[in-house]
Amino acid sequence: MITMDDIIREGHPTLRKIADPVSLPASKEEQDILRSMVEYLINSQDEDTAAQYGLRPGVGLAAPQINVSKKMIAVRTFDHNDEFLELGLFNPKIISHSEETTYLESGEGCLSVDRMVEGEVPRYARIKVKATTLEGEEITLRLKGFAAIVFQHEIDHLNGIMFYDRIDKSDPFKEPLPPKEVIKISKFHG
Ligand code: FHF
Ligand code: ZN
Repeated sequence: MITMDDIIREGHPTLRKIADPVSLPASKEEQDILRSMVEYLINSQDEDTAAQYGLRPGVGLAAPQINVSKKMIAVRTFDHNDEFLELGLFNPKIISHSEETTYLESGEGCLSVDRMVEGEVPRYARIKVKATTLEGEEITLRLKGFAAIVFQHEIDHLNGIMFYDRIDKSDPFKEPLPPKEVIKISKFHG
């Protein structure tokens, strides 16, 4: 199983690389890795298992964070309709997005970052994502709210981008641009 010892931290070069696309159908090994990434999220969100193994609770995980430079992400959260999303995805891609931006009122954190970084991380308010599931099915997801932010955080990892790269250094709390209309959401009311 994946534990915190498998998760690489900021400063590791893999986190700054552009991950390689997975050629489909994915190999058995790639499927196993992706399954274990979903498993990490399940374990880390289970209070007892998280305590037992010292897992930091996560709603998303990208393969580069376990030092695998391939376009694979796992997500486990609820969407804006309170639908449960538990997905392992190959080659996720944002195919369209709103002009409107949003951000998490409480800021973002990262399993690969062992410190608090305050500031507003501007994200698209709505995105459409195309990807291939663990089961090999091509899907399109329409996302907004917290789930949209999680997907953008994970897809950023596939492009070597850390959440704090998107915080304005001279004014960490300034409203994201272009501000059509900024939705303030908190992690728990996405
Ligand atoms: C997390 N945890 O999952 C954060 C970190 C916005 O690339 O948000 O680094 F477990 C992936 C309810 C609400 C239950 C929040 C994307 C953040 C992605 C993982 N936890 C939560 C929860 C959480 C990162 N990551 C703080 C660990
Ligand atoms: Zn992260």
